[in-house]
Amino acid sequence: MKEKIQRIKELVEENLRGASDLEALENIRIKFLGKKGELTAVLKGMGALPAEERPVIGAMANEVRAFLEREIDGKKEELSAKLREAKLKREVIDVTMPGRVQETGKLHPLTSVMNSVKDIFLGMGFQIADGPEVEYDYYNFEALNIPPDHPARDSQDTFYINDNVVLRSQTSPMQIRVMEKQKPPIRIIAPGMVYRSDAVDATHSPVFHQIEGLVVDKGITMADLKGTLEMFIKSLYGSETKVRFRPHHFQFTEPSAEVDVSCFVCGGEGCRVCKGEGWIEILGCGMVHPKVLSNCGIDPEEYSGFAFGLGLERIAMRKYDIDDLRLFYENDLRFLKQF
Ligand code: 2U9
Repeated sequence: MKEKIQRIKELVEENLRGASDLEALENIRIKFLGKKGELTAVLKGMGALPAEERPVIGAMANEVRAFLEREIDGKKEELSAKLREAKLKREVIDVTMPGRVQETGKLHPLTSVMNSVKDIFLGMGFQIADGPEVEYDYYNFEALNIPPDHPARDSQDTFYINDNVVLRSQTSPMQIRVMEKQKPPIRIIAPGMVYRSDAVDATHSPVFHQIEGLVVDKGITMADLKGTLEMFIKSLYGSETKVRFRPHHFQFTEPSAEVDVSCFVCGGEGCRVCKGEGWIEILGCGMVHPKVLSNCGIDPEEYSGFAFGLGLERIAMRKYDIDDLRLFYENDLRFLKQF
């Protein structure tokens, strides 16, 4: 019996030397000292011993048990310390490392030019009108003094949904709707997307953005139109900018004009951006045609108004010296990050 206990002691010591983690250690404890363990079995079998041997063997077994428990505890300490050390090494924090930079998004150049234009007109007391992009032919053309088969329709190749419904080719229909509902004074801008059946190239897109404006009240004259647009242009391009009005023709305004600004790159000397002209065309405008007013139930004898329209992409292309409109829609971050 003594040899058996001695043998268990040696076996445990040998096993402990090979134990490399806490799980292996626990298995050793169960195997030898657990309820069904080998040393426990020896202790349980003591009843079969002659009475005089029992105290000696019992003392020895208890001594070995206590010894092995101390050994196992010691080994446990040792392994836990190693684990702790490895964990600390793994989790070390280098407080001198630079932090991760959170990249913030930016406004799209078209959004930022749109915001500037809106801000200027809001500052002058204009309100912003909204309306459908799928529009009746009546609001897109007829109410604007462009009857069926009129050649003015050819210059704007329109997407037809059916005989009476189109994708709006200008933002003017929103203003017709406002005039139908609201008595003057009216002072609105109508920004939004418009659609024309154009092939895509550097200066054309089937979808683009317009901002149109409309002022209707008693006694509105061409002088109000000039003053308002000059104020807008100087706010957008700088107070030193010169403005010139050239006669033009639109179906919905009479008289009509196109507006040029002195080139903001060369100041009027002539350069690549203004193609040597010194002037850059930026918008169209005119006094609202009396027929357009009466179409909306506004008496042209009592009221008059002016209107204007500009293409946002063209304004943004000139502002940022961009020569290809497609860049606005491709969402290439190398392009977008520059603004
Ligand atoms: C109503 C009456 C008149 C809006 C106007 C223009 C002149 C104009 C172009 C600019 C570049 C279109 O995007 S573009 O191709 N627009 O030149 N637009 S007057 O006149 C209106 C609008 C609404 C009721």
